[in-house]
Amino acid sequence: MESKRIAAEQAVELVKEGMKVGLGTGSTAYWAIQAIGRRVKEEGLNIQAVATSVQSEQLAKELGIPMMSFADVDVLDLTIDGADEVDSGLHLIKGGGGALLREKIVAAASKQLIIIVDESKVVNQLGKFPLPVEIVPFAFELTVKKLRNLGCEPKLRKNGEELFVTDNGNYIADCEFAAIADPAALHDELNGIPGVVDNGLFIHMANLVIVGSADGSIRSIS
Ligand code: DER
Repeated sequence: MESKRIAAEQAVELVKEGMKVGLGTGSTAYWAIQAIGRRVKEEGLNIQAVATSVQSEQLAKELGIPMMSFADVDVLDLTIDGADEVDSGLHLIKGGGGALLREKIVAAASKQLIIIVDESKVVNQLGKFPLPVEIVPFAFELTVKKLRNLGCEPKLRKNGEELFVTDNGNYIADCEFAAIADPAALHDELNGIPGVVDNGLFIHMANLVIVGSADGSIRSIS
């Protein structure tokens, strides 16, 4: 937790007066939202935010972070979010928290995407973490078969005995590839399957990755 928190707090120092900010989802982004809430409360930081999940939106509102409508967003100045894996090319696997679709929409609307992780997320090659793929419920059995044909073992995410349902009413298939040699090609192949809404590969989207370590040190990759 400590290494995630120090990375998050380092990223929040980059939030400036008047910014429009995207708030990520997950246990690392949690610390960023907490830190932004503290700055709003203690410094009177004047920002407007959008969230990448119902969970993050609720937390932000509890902390008094001013939220804005997407109708008023042309572009966001900065989004701070976590990731499940980061490679040396700053390509990401995201979606462990089930929020990949809203996260990618918000990240794509941001001038800067800052990713905050602990050391365990930094890898040489993406793929050890099962790749989350958001799929529509209609004919999901067919979509799962097409995912399997790409050479992975797709597992539908569960919430207890039920299938997990995203904030957008879709399912998540966690696809075990073991190693992803060409993330950009796989990203496009996955999104070409009818029934796939989007996948957890974030290609050429992150501008800066802040890595927190258990010894309290922080490093950046850009
Ligand atoms: O779902 C996501 O993409 C989140 O960013 C999540 O995967 C990050 O994980 P964390 O809880 O370890 O920060």
